[in-house]
Amino acid sequence: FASSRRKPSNCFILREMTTSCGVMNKNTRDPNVSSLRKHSISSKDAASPVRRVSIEGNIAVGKSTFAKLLQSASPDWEVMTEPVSEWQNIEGKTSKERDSSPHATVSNLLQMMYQDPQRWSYTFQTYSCMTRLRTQLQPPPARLLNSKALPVQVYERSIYSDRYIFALNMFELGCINATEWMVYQDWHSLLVEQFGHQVELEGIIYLRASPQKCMERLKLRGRPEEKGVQLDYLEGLHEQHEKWLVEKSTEIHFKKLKNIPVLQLDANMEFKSDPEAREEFITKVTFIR
Ligand code: UDP
Ligand code: DCM
Ligand code: MG
Repeated sequence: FASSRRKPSNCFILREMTTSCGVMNKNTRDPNVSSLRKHSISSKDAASPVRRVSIEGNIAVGKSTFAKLLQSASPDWEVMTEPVSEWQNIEGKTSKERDSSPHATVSNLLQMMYQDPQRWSYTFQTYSCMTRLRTQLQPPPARLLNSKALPVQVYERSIYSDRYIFALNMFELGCINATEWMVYQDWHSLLVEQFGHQVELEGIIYLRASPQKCMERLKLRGRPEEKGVQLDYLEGLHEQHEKWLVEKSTEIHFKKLKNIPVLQLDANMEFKSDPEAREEFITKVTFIR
């Protein structure tokens, strides 16, 4: 970051987002920042030792890139990236066996899902949600718990986008059938009831960009499994994000999630290499003392 930039404090936007309870007002000149300054809640008010926020957005919009920027902006933030490599490397051993002996990769579920979505979408959505939950349930590192400021865990996506973006989209495309969808929703609701409080979000950062921009970045990244992804697939996912996070027309089954504050960032901007855009994004997420 620019050397002139002051260190962000741990007065995290989501604290404000929680108190203001809603999407940032589009009519305010700089809704993301100015509204932050209205309230300040001490970290002592927090019931949980950490705050959690998820970064949501289309494939290749820049979530991992932005998560890394946040991580480097403050030692009190911890990023939990998507366990994509687990989806690419399904091992023919149980987790206990894995500890005791070398293992061979037997399949790449991400690739199987893209190659034959009808056959593999349900399996993929089951596994991606389960592995994400397992990752996000891990306790925060001591560094974060010992932090004097208010620590924040930044999740790359959530068990909610798994359901309300990807699994729903696959159901609507006919790649998950009605029975599979019913089964998915049933176990997903059970998981949220049982574990939801341990991964409860204070807010969502929505990296919003045109499907064309995401396609450009997807090609730039060049993940082999995603070679066949077409623009219309990204357009469909974009629509799902819009319905969930902007229009609020997606049917949501969890009360707390319905009112969750959403911070939108215009990810069409080149925030990775442009220091000004980077600065603007970080400022919108943090309260500069
Ligand atoms: N990227 C970029 N400029 C940006 C943000 C991202 O060129 O402002 C690139 C990034 O380097 C990567 C690709 O876009 O090659 C996808 O980014 P990332 O993996 O962060 O996307 P995600 O799938 O996690 O949203
Ligand atoms: N993915 C998916 N379903 C999910 C979560 C992710 O199909 N519930 C896919 C989309 C991407 C890859 O996994 O191809 C990782 O996402 P990203 O590149 O957006 O981080
Ligand atoms: Mg990523």
